[in-house]
Amino acid sequence: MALTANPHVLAWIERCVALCKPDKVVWIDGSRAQLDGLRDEAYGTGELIELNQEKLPGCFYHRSAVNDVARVEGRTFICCEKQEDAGPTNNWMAPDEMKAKLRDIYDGCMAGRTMYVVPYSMGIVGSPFAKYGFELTDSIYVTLSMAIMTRVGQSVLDALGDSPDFIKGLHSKAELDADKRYIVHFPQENYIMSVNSGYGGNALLGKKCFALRIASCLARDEGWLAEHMLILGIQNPEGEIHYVCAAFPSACGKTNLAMLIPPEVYREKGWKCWTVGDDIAWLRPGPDGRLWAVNPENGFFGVAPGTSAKSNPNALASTMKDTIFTNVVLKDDGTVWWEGLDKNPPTNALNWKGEPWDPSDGSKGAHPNSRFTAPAKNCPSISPEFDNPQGVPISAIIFGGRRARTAPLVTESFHWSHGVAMGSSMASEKTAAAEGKVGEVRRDPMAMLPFCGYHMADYWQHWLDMEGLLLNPPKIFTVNWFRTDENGGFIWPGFGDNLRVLEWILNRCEGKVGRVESPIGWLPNPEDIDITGLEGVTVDTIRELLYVDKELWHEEAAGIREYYEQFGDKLPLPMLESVKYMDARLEYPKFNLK
Ligand code: OXD
Ligand code: MN
Repeated sequence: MALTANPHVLAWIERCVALCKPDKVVWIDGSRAQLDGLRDEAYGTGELIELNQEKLPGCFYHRSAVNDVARVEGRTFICCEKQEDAGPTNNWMAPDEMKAKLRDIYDGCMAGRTMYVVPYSMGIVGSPFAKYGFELTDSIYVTLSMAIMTRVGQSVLDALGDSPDFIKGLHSKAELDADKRYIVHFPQENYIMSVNSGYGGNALLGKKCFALRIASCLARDEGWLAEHMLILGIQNPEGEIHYVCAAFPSACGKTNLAMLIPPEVYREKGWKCWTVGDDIAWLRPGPDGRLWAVNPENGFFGVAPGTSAKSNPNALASTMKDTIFTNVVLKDDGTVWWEGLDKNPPTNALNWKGEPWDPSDGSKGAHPNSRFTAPAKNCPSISPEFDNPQGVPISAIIFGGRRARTAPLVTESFHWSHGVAMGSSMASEKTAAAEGKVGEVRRDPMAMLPFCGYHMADYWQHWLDMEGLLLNPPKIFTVNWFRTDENGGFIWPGFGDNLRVLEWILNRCEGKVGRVESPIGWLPNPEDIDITGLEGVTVDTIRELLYVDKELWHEEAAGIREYYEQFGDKLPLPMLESVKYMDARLEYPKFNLK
């Protein structure tokens, strides 16, 4: 029975039912009893596997299809009316053409199945930040995952009332046919259609599809920002908590930073870190002229491999109850394992494909993109402000990257538009280990390349315009934890010690510490990065980590200009000016660069 009388919702669902032809429709009220019932049903069909309830209470296991283990950027579309509004970095198709194609694929796709109607909220229900959506899906795995990752059920329907202001999402596993797999966004209709995938990143529509791609369009129209950023609270020994947001391309330790544990010398002094979000931040100007952030999600969809008691004890602790594990190793005692958890790969276990696994044969047991879906409230470092409907005020925005030699440990932008330019040219690079050569630089502006729902250059303009809405904007910084020495070893210890850099950043925000001018931005005085208790790191090491190499930065400027070319006339002038200015400054005699 429908749980709302909202005519807009009911009319849309009726159209979807007519298209997908499910045997029945079940509304998700968010109650424990209903969710547990669905879980038990899925144990019966093998869609889910129960784990050892003594060791992992409330946890279960899921395998996705072997051809369906990651986001599919090549099949992800932004279907707005005009192609130029999607921009050169998104796939585009005219909405009518795409709808005709999808209509054929969806026709009867739920025959013999149940359609679950999942009402959900991104953000705390009733808060000024919250936005509501519905996901219609034929997957119990997706339904239960949405109940972890978002706030679902009756309270959402009550808050929505009769309003037409909701995001529509229609998901079907269909045949899991990779050739007919589409993840499609219609930003002008607030509509998401995802078909032929059951993998979380494609199928949990609240996350990347809504909270980033659709929300980035809403944010542009409404004067806020929807960003691929973690939110971290940093408590100093005086008990004050300051919040930062940070964007990183993949494989740069974003989840570790979001759940940072201070190094011992800091802990002893009373420093603490609080996790507000690990992946997505919605940022709005507050009445005080500052930028305020919420994490619109309610759980973590984290990469399992590499997560360990050493690398990220908070993430690991988050997975100890009420968690869904996907595509990891299933042990014979009903618990789970993945590469990097510890040094003891299990025997008598099944790999992510469900095959008996012999760890000595060199194959991976867990898929490299295997995941845990864990409630945020399980995290030992979850912030007391996590459920604050007003969010938290942001002191600093940090853009990261993985650069072997170019980018310094930390750089402060000269001003807001310089910071936006820094974010737009964010990059990671690979080293071609065999030849020892610096490899290809991949630009990932604001870590939003696959997630920006409109033209990237318009998005940068929106970032520039945001300054005008903020009386007291956060300062913008870049960081790079990944500088290497001549042997390719990392110079900076990273992990918890990154707090030493965050401390400098916050001191800068409060005007408590000085800075040194460089052609590319403000740098710390090397003495101002606290290295107490750090073995093998001296002030000279910090100096090396802050070094600006003239030739590499000329190359960088050329690389950024080349990257910007694809955006043509839409590229905001301040961005081009910023790179030209930097290029020229590299030659200023006052910097005396070699
Ligand atoms: C993620 C991603 O899964 O960014 O968070 O791909
Ligand atoms: Mn992400």
